[in-house]
Amino acid sequence: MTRILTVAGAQMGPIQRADDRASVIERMLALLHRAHRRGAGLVVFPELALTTFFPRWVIDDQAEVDAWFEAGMPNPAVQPLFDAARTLGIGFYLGYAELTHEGGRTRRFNTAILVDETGTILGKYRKVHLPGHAEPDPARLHQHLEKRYFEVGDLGFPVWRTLGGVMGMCICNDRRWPETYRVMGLQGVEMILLGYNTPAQNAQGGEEVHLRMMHHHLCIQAGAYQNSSFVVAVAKAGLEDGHDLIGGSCIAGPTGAIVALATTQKDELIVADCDLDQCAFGKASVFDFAAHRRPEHYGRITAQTGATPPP
Ligand code: CDT
Repeated sequence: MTRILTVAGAQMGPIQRADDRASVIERMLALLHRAHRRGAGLVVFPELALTTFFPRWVIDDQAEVDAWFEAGMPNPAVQPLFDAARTLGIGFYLGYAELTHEGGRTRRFNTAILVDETGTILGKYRKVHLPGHAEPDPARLHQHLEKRYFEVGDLGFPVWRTLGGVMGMCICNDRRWPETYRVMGLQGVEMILLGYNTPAQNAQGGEEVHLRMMHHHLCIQAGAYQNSSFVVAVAKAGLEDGHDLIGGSCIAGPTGAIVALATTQKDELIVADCDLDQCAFGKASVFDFAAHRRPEHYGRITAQTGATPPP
């Protein structure tokens, strides 16, 4: 049996601070149309795909901060993307900064949505593992202020049965945490979609792009293999407002092997015919969770955060 979902990773080159939403959407539409011509039923865009990666700046004026957020989804700026999805019959994953009013207060999340081939929002995920810090840190060469601008996501890691399979979402730093994949694996996930913005330099000034690329692929491949799922990981890449972002967008299959890999730091499409039925073998053998997992020994995973070495 085969159950093919052709998926496209729409890597995006840098988006500069001066670039407006309209110019970004134009680039995304071009990628969406190219993906359609290559037979894709689903396109994955990066994390915070509509703007520059603004958490690298200290911004004190709340109105200025909020200008990087989307107060509604869809909104007039992104509507053309939804219209094209419906016209072409193609779904997409979109990462953006979400501003919402819930429970009588304003809330801000680093969010991704899954839109189906009718242009309908099917699912929403809010980033759980926010990296970086909340206060400016002068010791760092660059700031990473996600903890300042976003709340921790409150939706967990749900999955959705759509587009012919079981789909899940996460965002960037989430991919470094095995719990992310396993919670979705326990819901039978067959394809995990994720966008990312990963700096090429560490905050202490170390050029370690080779290590960062290795860690990125290591995590994606391990998550795919250990949960027998496809993982579609899509970067915003290149020199953005003077800050270098790694590329390396890739699609890993349920064996952990990479089946598509970007070769540039620019807008670039990677495409793979993913046979979702290939997920069944690992789920029924090495990673047959019902047969082999031992949750009675995993209590610490949910009971504590920091490590507690013996005295
Ligand atoms: N956007 C985001 O989550 N970036 C983080 C930076 C961590 S520094 C290694 C990431 O995991 O790529």
